[in-house]
Amino acid sequence: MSIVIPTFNESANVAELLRRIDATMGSQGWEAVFVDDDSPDGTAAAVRAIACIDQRVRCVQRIGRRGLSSACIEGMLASAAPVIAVMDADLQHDESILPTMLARIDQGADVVVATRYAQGGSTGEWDASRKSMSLWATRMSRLILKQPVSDPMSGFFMLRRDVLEGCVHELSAMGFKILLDLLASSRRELRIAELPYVFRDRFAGESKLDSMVVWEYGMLLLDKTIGRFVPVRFLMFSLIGGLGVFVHMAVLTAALKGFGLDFTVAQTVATLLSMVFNFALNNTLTYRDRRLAGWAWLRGLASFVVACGVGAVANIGISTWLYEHDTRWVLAAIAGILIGAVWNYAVTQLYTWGKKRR
Ligand SMILES: Nc1nc2c(ncn2[C@@H]2O[C@H](COP(=O)(O)OP(=O)(O)O)[C@@H](O)[C@H]2O)c(=O)[nH]1
Ligand SMILES: [Mg+2]
Repeated sequence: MSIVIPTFNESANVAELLRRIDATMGSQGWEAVFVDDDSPDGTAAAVRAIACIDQRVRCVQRIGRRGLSSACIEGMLASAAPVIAVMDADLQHDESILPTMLARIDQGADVVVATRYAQGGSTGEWDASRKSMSLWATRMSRLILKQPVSDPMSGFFMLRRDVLEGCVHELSAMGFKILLDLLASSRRELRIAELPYVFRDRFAGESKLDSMVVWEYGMLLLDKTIGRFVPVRFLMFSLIGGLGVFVHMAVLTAALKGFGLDFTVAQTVATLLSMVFNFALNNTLTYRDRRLAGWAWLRGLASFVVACGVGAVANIGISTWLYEHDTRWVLAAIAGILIGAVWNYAVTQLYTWGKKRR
C-alpha cells in the first residue's frame, strides 16, 4: 500500500506522522509518498532527511504549482502500489484505522472512505460555521455524484489502483476535493465502503483552507457539469472580462468628467486599468493554482497587456471586415469580441500562466 500525503508547510508534522503510521501498520507493507508544493518551511527537506534512512519514504517536490487535488493525483501516479491511501500530514486523520481500511479493500471494496458523518464519526472541534459549510458542500456534491456517500468531502480515503486508472483522464484536478473528483469521474459503479473516525485537531502548523476554497469548489462543480462543453477557465476568464467592461466605463467616466481629460487619453487610461484589473482577478481566481507573485506578477502583467493588445487589434480588424461585408453591426461586434476573447484566453494561458514562475 502506498500512502499519498499532500503537504504545504507541514515540516513539524512529518516525523510524528511517519512514526505513527509505522506503529500502526506494523509489518504490513507500506510506503509513503509526500507531495510537497515547494513549502517555504522546508517540508521537502524534512521528508528527504527521513527518506535517507527509511526507504519506504519518498518526496515529490513540485515547483511553481499549488493545489491539493493535483498533488494527490501526481502522488498516486508516482507509485505502483495496488492500493493507495490519501491522508493529510497534520495528523487530523486518524491513522489507526488504516489497517481496517486495508482489510475492507481485501474484502472487495473499490474505495474506502473514512467518514466524519456516520455513526461513530465526528468532525471533532469544529465551530458552527465550519460545520454548516461542510454540510452545505456535501449537499451540493449530490449534484455530481452517482452514488450516495456520507462524506464525499473527506480527504482521507483508500482505493484500488484500477479505480484511479479507470478515471484519471477524466479528473478535473481543481481545488481541494480529490475524493469527490474521483467518485464523480468514475464511469463504472464502485463498491464503496465507509469507515467512521473522529477528525482530530491539528498537531502543528496551521490550516491552508481559506475563503477561496468556496470558489475552487464552485469551479470543480462547474467543471463536472458543463465542463464537457466549455472549459470552466474560459468561462471564468470571460466573466471577468465582462466585469472589466464596468471597470473600464467607470474609469473612463471619472477621467472624462472628473479630470476633464482628452477622450483618447481617458480611453487609454481606462483600457490599461481594466487590463490590470482583469489580470489581477484572473491571477487570483482563474489561475489560482498557478498564481504569480512578486516579480513574476509584474512580468505576467506585461505579457497579459501585450497579448490582450494583440487580441484587441484582431477584434477590431475582424469586426470591421465583417461590417464592411454586409454583416449587421451587432453581429460583427460580437464576432470580434468572441475572437478577441478566445485569443486572449489561449495566449495568456500559454504565455502568462503557462511559464515557470520564478
Ligand atoms: N501539496 C499541497 N498540499 C496542500 C496544499 N494545500 C493544503 N495542502 C495539504 O493538504 C492537507 C490538508 O490541508 P489543511 O490545511 O490541513 O486543510 P484543513 O484540514 O481542511 O484545514 C495538509 O496536509 C496540507 O499540508 C497545496 O496547495 N499543495
Ligand atoms: Mg488539516
